[in-house]
Amino acid sequence: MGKKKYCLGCGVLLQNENITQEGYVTSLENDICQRCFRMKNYGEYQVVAKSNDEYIEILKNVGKTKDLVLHIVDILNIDRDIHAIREYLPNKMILVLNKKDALPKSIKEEKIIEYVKSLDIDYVDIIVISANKNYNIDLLMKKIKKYKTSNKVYVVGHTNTGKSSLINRLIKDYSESENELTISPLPSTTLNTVTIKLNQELTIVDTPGLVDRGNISNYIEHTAFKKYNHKKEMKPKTFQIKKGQCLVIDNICRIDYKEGDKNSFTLYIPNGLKVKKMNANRQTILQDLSKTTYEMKYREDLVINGLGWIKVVEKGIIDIYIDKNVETFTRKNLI
Ligand SMILES: Nc1nc2c(ncn2[C@@H]2O[C@H](COP(=O)(O)OP(=O)(O)O)[C@@H](O)[C@H]2O)c(=O)[nH]1
Ligand SMILES: [Mg+2]
Repeated sequence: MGKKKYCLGCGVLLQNENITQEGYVTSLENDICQRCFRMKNYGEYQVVAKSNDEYIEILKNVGKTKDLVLHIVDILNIDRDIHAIREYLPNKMILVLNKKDALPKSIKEEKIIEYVKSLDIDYVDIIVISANKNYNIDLLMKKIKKYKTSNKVYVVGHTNTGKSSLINRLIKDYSESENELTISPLPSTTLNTVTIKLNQELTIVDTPGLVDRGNISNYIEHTAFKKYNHKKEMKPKTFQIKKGQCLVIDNICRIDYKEGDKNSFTLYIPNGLKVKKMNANRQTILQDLSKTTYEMKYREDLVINGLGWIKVVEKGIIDIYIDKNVETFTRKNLI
C-alpha cells in the first residue's frame, strides 16, 4: 500500500475499492472524492450522517494544542450555535459571526454583538463577517495575526455555519493555492480535518462541525434546500394578527394565535418560503405535526432552530405545529 491520501475537498480518506463507501475514487491519482466531485460540478448532493462523537474527539485534540481557534457561528442561529463548543476548548478563541449579508441591513452589528455578550461567553474578540460577500475578511485576518500563538489556526463550529466557505475566501485572498474546499447547504459536507497552508506564516485547519440535532436542516428534503438558502438580504414579513388566526409557513410549520390582544408577528425566515395568513378554525392544515404551546411575554421571539424566528410584540398564547425533531424556544426580542 502506498501513502494514505485524503480528499482535498472534504478531508475523507480516499479509497478505490468500494463505491458505496465514503471517500471512493475511480483512481487514487484523483485529489477529490467522487462525492465532492459531484457536489462541485453537478450540485448533486449526497447526505452523510455523522456522529458527533468523532467531532468531539477532534475538538478535544484541538483543545490539547495551544493554538488560536476561530469559532464560526451562523448569525441567524446565534443561540443554538454559540454554546456546546467552548467546553471542549480551553484555547484562545475569536468568535466569528458569519452570514452578515443575510441579515436585514437595518439591523446594526453593534446590537448583535451586545446581545452575544449578554450570553456570558469567553472570547478574546468578536467579529461579524460575511464569507460569501467578502465583508470584514481583512479585519479578521488582522485579528488572526494579532492573536495567533503559533502558525496554526483551527476553524471550528457547528456544521453549515460557513467554515469551509470562509477558508476558501482566505485561500483566494491570501495564498497562491488553487485548492477549494467543498461547501454545500447540507449538514456534514466536510468529513474530516483539512489542513491548508496559506503561506509561510499561516496554516488553517478546517473541521467538519458539530451537528445540532434540533436544527431544521437535518429534516429538509434535498430538493427543498435551495428555498432555505439565504442568497440575499432577508426581507422580514410583518403580519397584523388577531386571536383565531394562524400563519402557515410553506409546508413546514403552522403558528396559531390562540389567546391575546391584537398583535404583530414579524417573520425573519428565508425569502424563498411562502407565508399565508388564515382563519385557524377553518383550517386543519399541518395540524398532524407536533404541537407546542408558548405563553409569549411582551416583546419575545419565537425561534425555530435553523429556520429563523418570529418577532412577537404583545404577550399572548401561541401554538406551533412543526416536525417533532425541530427545536423551538423563546427569547427576548433580538431586534
Ligand atoms: N448568506 C450567506 N451564506 C453563507 C455564507 N457563508 C456560507 N454560507 C452558506 O452556508 C452553507 C454552508 O456553508 P459551508 O461552508 O459548507 O459550511 P460548513 O459546514 O461550516 O463548512 C452554504 O450553503 C454556504 O453557501 C455567508 O457569508 N452568507
Ligand atoms: Mg465544511
